[in-house]
Amino acid sequence: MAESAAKRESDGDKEALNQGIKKMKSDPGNGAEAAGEPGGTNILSAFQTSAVLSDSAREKNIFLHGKISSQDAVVILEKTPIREDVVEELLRASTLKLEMKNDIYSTYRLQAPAHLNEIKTTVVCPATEKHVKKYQRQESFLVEETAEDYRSITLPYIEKQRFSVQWVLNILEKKAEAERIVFEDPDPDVGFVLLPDFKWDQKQVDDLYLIAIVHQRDIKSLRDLTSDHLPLLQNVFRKGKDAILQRYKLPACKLRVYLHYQPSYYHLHVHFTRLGYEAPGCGVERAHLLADVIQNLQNHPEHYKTRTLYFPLRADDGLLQNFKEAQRL
Ligand code: M7G
Repeated sequence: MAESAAKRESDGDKEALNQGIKKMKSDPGNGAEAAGEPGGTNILSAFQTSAVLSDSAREKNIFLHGKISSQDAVVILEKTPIREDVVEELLRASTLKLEMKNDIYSTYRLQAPAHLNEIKTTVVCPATEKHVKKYQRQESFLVEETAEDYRSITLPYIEKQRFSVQWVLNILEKKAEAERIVFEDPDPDVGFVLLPDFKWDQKQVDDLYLIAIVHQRDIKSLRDLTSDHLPLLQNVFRKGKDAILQRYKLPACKLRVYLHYQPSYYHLHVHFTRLGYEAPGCGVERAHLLADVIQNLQNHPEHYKTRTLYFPLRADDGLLQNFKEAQRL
């Protein structure tokens, strides 16, 4: 029974790969040109590394700080999962070099054809000091933020120090990533744009990650939400799940739908990730399930304006410093 359920699920995934993902591949403008590298120029050939911000053998990624033509840059290199639909070609078309053989055990180095050996690469350039800090491995501390702390410590800080949301506005105005949009409800009050998060390479649904960015521009975060926003939140929840079911054949019971508090970008957006994929930032200390947010606002219209919220801050986050100075930590 469990096996057949698992099989149904994996058949569903294959179906999604065939439909949704093939569709994206055939979309014009979804390739290197769209990524802003006309002609496939390698801007990274001149990258000069100054520091490894963090790396992980388990997650198979490395975060680098350096310079591209004298501008500060962060480069993230990340090995991606091996897709079931390329395994046959991988085994057939690669070169195999024996490393060791002992009885029934042997290990090899498999050298895959170039097109099956890509590394997902993210570049932030010019990167601000805040970007460098965001990607640096650091100790975290849990902060307890009352409504008064928000007003007197957090709000003044984010009004001065927040990351630019230009990339968000570009998406809403179709100046960037327009060809990647999976669904849009254009209504100015309850509408939103749903598109793949840039952490997801869209090659497999196992690590599915989309974000819904709302059209309303004055909602910074969870803290601003009141029962007035229920129609918006319910619309994002319902239509976001429907669109993902349509495109990727993933039902709502396979999705984790949540908001971050604190977010990095203060323009309201909702994360849709596949249940079972441990997306960065999906832990209880930062993620608030949209279903719970809706219920909390139904029960108490000012829930998020009044209650104490908890979140982690990294050691050299300026906001943490401000909490310490206010003797709140
Ligand atoms: P967040 O909760 O504000 O912060 O989420 P986090 O980055 O600390 O999680 C913003 C989300 O938007 C993250 O999941 C990012 O990976 C994603 N994201 C950030 N940028 C700059 C882009 C972008 O340019 N395009 C897309 N599609 N997603 C982005």
